[in-house]
This record gives sequence, structure tokens and C-alpha cells, in this order.
Amino acid sequence: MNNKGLPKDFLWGGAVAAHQLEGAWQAGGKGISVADVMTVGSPKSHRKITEGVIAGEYYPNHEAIDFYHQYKEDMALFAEMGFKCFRTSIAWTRIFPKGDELTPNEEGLKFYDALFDECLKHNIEPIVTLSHFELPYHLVTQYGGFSNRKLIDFFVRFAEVCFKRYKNKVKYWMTFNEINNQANFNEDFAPFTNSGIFYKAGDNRELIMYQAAHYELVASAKAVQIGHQINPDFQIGCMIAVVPIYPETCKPGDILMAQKAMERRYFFTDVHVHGSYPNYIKKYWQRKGFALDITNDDLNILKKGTVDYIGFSYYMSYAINKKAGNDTYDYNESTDLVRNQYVKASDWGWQIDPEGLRYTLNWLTDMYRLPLFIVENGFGAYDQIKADGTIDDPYRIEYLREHIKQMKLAVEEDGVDLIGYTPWGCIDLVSAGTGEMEKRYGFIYVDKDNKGNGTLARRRKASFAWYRQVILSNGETL
Ligand code: P53
Repeated sequence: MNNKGLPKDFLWGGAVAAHQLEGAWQAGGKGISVADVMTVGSPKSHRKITEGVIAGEYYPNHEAIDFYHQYKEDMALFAEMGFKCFRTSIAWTRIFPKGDELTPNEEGLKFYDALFDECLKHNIEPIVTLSHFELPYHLVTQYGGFSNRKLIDFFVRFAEVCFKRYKNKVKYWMTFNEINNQANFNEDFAPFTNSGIFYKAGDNRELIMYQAAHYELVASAKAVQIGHQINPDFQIGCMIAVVPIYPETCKPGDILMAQKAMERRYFFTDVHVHGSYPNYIKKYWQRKGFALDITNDDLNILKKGTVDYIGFSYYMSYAINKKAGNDTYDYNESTDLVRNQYVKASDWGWQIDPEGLRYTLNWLTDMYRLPLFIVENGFGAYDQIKADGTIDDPYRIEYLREHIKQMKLAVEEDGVDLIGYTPWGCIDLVSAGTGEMEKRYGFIYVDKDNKGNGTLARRRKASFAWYRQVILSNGETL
């Protein structure tokens, strides 16, 4: 174990998702995805989910930053920063435009051949998420998304095609991006983006969410098994959105409440890692009267398809208290989280907590003892171009520096087994949550605004040279 410094082969890079940057929403036979029917929102208002693509609405993902046509230039910029890896997703709708076809779309497969070849040309290791908020929209309208067991086979077919096609190009995979976001089932966003579920009035949202999550966990476990058969060297991980929920005070009720809230947000990880459901969630379903469709076959599949590592995003932390009368410690993610008075927040209300990253790395290690991979972290902010054309983003550098410091402490002082670090949105792209372009995360500025105006020209921000230095020094020069 290293005493000082990060491992020599540490995977520094950046992360994106196909639907947030590729654009070209109808090129090469691509089908409509859930991201293609979401409009632009604002820091305070959610994106609208429309019934199909409606004339007159603005859909920011349709063009995004046109990475589909400009990926060679963008990859050259990533190489200039010294990226060792690049995390993206495969747009499901480029491979299976509707989702339920039996044969894949060759043109879509060719695009990712070319993209991964471009990575490898620069010695950049591609890290690939299979399902990142871009389910075929046809699977929503015809099947009800992942509330339908049939989706397991559709996903597994997609995964198998990708594993076989890219088995000599891609080693690191993840199955479902931020699968646990849907713990926030009272809002429409996460169930739709995670699972292609569009609730109707009167639906039991919570029950449907647990059922969809189960089908996804089974689909993931099947894919892991098949992937390992196709190439035993594959490293296949889960992907969890880690937002630690702290007790607001040291009142025993608040401590227990935080623990119960954490269980409800993170049991997904237990299933991915241990291959079975923890008792607390089974007891919870019993108390709620939820009878889920879980077969013995499913349980066997879960056991055999456990993940190799935990990929996770980390942006912020939250806090919670026990409300008077809540003696069952029920948790509603949409209403129960409270501000932490000890930390500041971004313009979008995301609470900035670098130590929370060290806490997260330790907590995941204590719970699961698996290698970890920070596949998203970053600071969404407004950037200004100065008169001379440069962009100073000291707030972004500051955010990343403080998080990297804590990440290093977790490795050097605590012995956490960490594979790599890929900050989110290494090039400006469409925000998942709000659809805005002006919630920027990039080291590379893209000239485009929230309404879709702009030349799409790329410019290096000040953070570009800073991050290059970080990678070059393997995290020693911060
Ligand atoms: P945006 C919520 C909480 C934590 C991460 O988010 C989240 C979300 C969903 O908004 O999403 C992840 O773009 C996700 C990315 C996303 C990124 O975080 O809303 O994996 O697709 O872009 C940042 O600022």
C-alpha cells in the first residue's frame, strides 16, 4: 500500500453522457430517447416531459454540443489535458433505436467503434456506462419502461451486443447510471430518466419504483454475468449517486433518521455488491404491504452477477432530522432533506462539502470493501467570457482542488482502494437536471446558451491548464 501519492496508474480523466453532448438526435438511424422529450428548465423550475417531440418546444439534447460530429477535435483537447481515461455512455437508441428490435443498428455501432478508436489513439481508456438516462422512448410508450419485466431482456440484449462488439476496446463498464436517484420517486424527473416511468394520477409511485429498481438490478446482474463470459478481464461496476445524508443534530432520533434515510437511498448498492436484498428493505416492504414480483430465478441471478467495483458520483451532501410523530422513520426524499448550516451552496442550491467526499470514500469502503471509482464530481456554475476572450473560473478550480485533497487523504491516510477520478462535464454540456447549457462544469467552454444560440466554438478555461498540471503531477500540484 502506498504511503504517499496516488497509484501510478491512477485513472485521471473526465466524464460525460451521450445524450448530454452528442446531439445528432436523428443521425445514423438513432431513435428517440427519454432525453429527447425533455424541455429546458431553470435553476428553480423542472424540465417538462412532453408526450413525444412537440413542434415549437425547445429540446436542448437534440443538438447538445454536437460532439457526434466534433468528437475528434474534443478528444484532442482531452488528450492535451493529459486524460488517461474518458467516461461516456453508449446511446441505447443508436444501437437499438426503439429498444425492442432483435438486431442492432450497424451505423450506431460504427460510431462508437470510431469514438473508442479515437480514445485509444490518444492512449485514453474509455470507461462506458450502458444506461445513462437515455432509454428508448418507444419502451416508455409501448411497455411502461422498467415497470415492465420485458425490459430486462431488452437491456441485456443491448448490453451483450456492446460487450461483444467492444470487448477489445473497452475494459471498464457500468450498468445503470445513478440507479438510486429514483429513491426520489415523488418527483417526475428521476423515475423518468432512470427507468422510463411516466406516472399516471393514482399510481402507487413508491411500489412501482421498487419494482422497476428490482428489474434493473436483475438486468444489471445478468449483464455482469454475460460480460464476464465474453471477456473475463472486464471490470463491470454499478453506478450510485452518493449524497450523504447527515443527522442535523446529535439527537438520537436524528441519528437514527439519517441511518434510515441512507438505507432507503443506498440499498441498491447492497444488491449490486452482495447479490441480495438487505433485511431492512424487505421489512419495509412488508410494513407497506408491497408485494413485489421477485422470483427465485431473479434471486439466483442477483447472487451470480455481483459487481467488480463501485462507480459513484459525488457533488454534495444533505442533512435530515426526525420529525415529531414520525415514529416509523419514514423518509420522503422530496420533502425531508434540510440544509446543512455549516456548508455553502452553489447557485443551484447544491451544498459544497469536500470532506463529505472523504467520508463517502470511507463509508463505501467500510460497507462494501470493493475498489471505488469517482466517476463524477464537479461544480456547475455560470462562466463569463472576458473582453480578451479568456475565461477565469477560480470557483471551479477551488471546488475541484478541495475535493481532490480529500480524495488523496482517503487514499493516503485511510487506505481506500481508488481506481480513478473523472470530473463531470469536462466539456460544457446540457445539464441533466435542468436542461440548461449555462450550468457549466467544463474545463472547455462551449459557446451556446440556454435557448440554443451560439456558435458551438470551444475555448479553454483557466481550469484547463490547472487540471492539466494536476494530472501531470499525479495530483501533487493542486
Ligand atoms: P446536473 C441529481 C443529483 C446528483 C447527480 O447534474 C445528478 C442528479 C440529476 O440531476 O445527476 C448526475 O446536470 C448525472 C449527470 C448529471 C450530473 O450529475 O443536473 O449522472 O448526468 O449531468 C450533474 O447539474
